[in-house]
Amino acid sequence: MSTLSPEILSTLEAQGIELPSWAFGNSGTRFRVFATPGTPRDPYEKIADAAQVHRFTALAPSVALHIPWDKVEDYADLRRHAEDQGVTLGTINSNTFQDEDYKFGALTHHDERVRRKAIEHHFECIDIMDETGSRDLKIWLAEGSNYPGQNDMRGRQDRLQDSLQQIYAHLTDGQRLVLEYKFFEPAFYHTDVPDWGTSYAQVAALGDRAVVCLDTGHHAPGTNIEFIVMQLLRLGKLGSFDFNSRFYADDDLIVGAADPFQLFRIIFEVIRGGGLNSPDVAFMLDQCHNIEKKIPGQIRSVLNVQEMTARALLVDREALAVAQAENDVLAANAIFMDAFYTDVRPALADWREARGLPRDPMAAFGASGYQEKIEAERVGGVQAGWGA
Ligand code: AOS
Ligand code: ZN
Ligand code: ZN
Repeated sequence: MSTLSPEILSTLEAQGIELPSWAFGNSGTRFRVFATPGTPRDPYEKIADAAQVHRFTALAPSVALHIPWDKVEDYADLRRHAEDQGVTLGTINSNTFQDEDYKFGALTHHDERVRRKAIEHHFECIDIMDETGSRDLKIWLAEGSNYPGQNDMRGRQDRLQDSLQQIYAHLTDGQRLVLEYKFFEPAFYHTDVPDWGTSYAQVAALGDRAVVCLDTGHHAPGTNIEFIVMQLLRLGKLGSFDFNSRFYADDDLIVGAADPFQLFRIIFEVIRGGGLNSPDVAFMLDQCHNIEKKIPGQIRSVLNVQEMTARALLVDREALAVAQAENDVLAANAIFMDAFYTDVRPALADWREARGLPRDPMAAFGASGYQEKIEAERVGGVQAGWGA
């Protein structure tokens, strides 16, 4: 445990990463959804699978739901089921992208009937939050247009603000509205919430309990995402992360798989900005496991976040501040890179063992027999909602 101080370990011990229920369902691309044996058949089974990730890592204490994908008769019962499994229900994600009525927009739609329907869907989500004990309502909008001239972008922005005002007014004390941005897809010309600035402008006009969600896969290639992290923390408006990684577009691959250094840089800014283990910033995964097994995919993901957090905590910030003040460019960069290049895996394995957790959660899950059991018991798992 030589590389990780007691202070770093106690910071790591407090880390919690929320898992998306949809990561446990079948997913794919528009070309094909490959069914995976053992896939959950309902929200109860998704939660049971998510609880396995927590059991082997102690890193994933809550599960985000997506409505209507995770619609159940009795949310109090689902909440009890989660608690019995050792996890809680977290963020409620609304869905205004799979209904024929939303072809040309939902919260921005010029047809009042459609816009009302979309607003009322969010009221329903808030009612569910009351039952699940969830704090955050996360809104990602698939709205926009494909051709120049197709829409009045300004009018849509005004209607979006009005819709969000109505939803925000419906929240009860302690609940938050979290608005996610994405630069394109499914709309290809303009998107109504394409960037952090638009999300910020929309939520700032609502009030203190409206914040921004930063999905790491939702930026143009080459974007300095850690700069956005810094800025949103500085403004007190970074409400949550959707972690994943990407090579090309919104690939939703395992966080830290495509660019571990980017994840390191992001987490460094989180630490610098006071966002690590802060109740104001929720750390979530937003991933799909199209070809790999889902539970190990999620275990790998939370371990990647933990490893990169440990490395970012190793940055000698005092020495860095001195080098920065002296304009010692190469020394500052070397301090940063030394931490990034430190292999923390053996120290984390020792620490896990000391806490009664498996040294190697991937291997321990593999040896547990859970995967074989669900593959034998479950037939006809549901699709996460993506692809067709
Ligand atoms: C869509 O691209 C966004 O990342 C959403 O956060 C999320 O993936 C969606 O709500 C469905 O899971
Ligand atoms: Zn997302
Ligand atoms: Zn996305």
